[in-house]
Amino acid sequence: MKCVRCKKKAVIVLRRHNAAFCADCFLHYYKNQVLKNIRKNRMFEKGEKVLVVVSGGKDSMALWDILVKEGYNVVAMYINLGIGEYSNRSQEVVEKFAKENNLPLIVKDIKKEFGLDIYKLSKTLRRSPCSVCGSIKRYLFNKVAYDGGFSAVATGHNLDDEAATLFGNVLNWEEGYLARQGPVLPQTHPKLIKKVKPLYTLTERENMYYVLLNKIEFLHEECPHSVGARSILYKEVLNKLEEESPGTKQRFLSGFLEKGKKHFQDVRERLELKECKNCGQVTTTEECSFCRFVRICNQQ
Ligand code: Q46
Ligand code: ZN
Repeated sequence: MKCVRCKKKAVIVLRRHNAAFCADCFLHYYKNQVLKNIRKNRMFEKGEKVLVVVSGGKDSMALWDILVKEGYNVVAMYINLGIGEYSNRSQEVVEKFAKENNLPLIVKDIKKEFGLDIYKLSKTLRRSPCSVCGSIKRYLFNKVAYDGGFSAVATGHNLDDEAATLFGNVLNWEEGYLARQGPVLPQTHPKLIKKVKPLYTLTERENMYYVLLNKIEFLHEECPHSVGARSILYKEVLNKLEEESPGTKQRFLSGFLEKGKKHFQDVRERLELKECKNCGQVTTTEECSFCRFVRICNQQ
């Protein structure tokens, strides 16, 4: 098969676009998708400070690399969540990339810095490790971005992630989540920094090609807690549909963003936003869950 752009031998076939690319033209396509997503959704401008959250996986490594290459003003942040060897290995990957490319990197270690332990919290609060972990990550993304004067927090969510999340939210008719789902979570409070997903139209497979073609090291293993997650089941279902009918995921997501989302706009957050009495970050209770977690872990 030939590359649709330059007619050289193709190495990648993208069935949903009915296209095939050689390596160079694939990278050109990839870059254009990212730049288009940033501009179309007004995610951030060239000079603005952007905090890129990296986990060491292919998606966030691809995002970090492309934003740096395209001249955006990015600082990466890695959070060591204390998930055994997985966390140590992912930290190594991220630190090595930053060092080799001379890039700024903020490292947060929840155990060393705050005494937090997601397993202890999960047991005490009878919540899943992922639920505790998610709260901690969201808090730190925002806190570090706010304190550091960043305009946006960028994550490596891809098309597969977004379609699976949408699928789950539709199956359960999560109106509140549907109202907020999208490539940009705008600033709704002066202390809540905008969250953006510049890779939302690119698949896991495309991010994988990007890191392989650019010889970017990444951690191949997934977090051990992602095994058995509902989102993985949703991804499997969508992959089956995609195989039968290429473009299903993209049509599902873009159709929702263009035609479906507006029907949920009236679903406002009914909860009143306050500032945490300890740390001043935005919360719906007197004390935010992060401060509560720190208190629980440092008790006794
Ligand atoms: S890191 Fe944390 Fe994820 Fe691991 S414990 Fe769950 S939420 S699966 S993206
Ligand atoms: Zn707090």
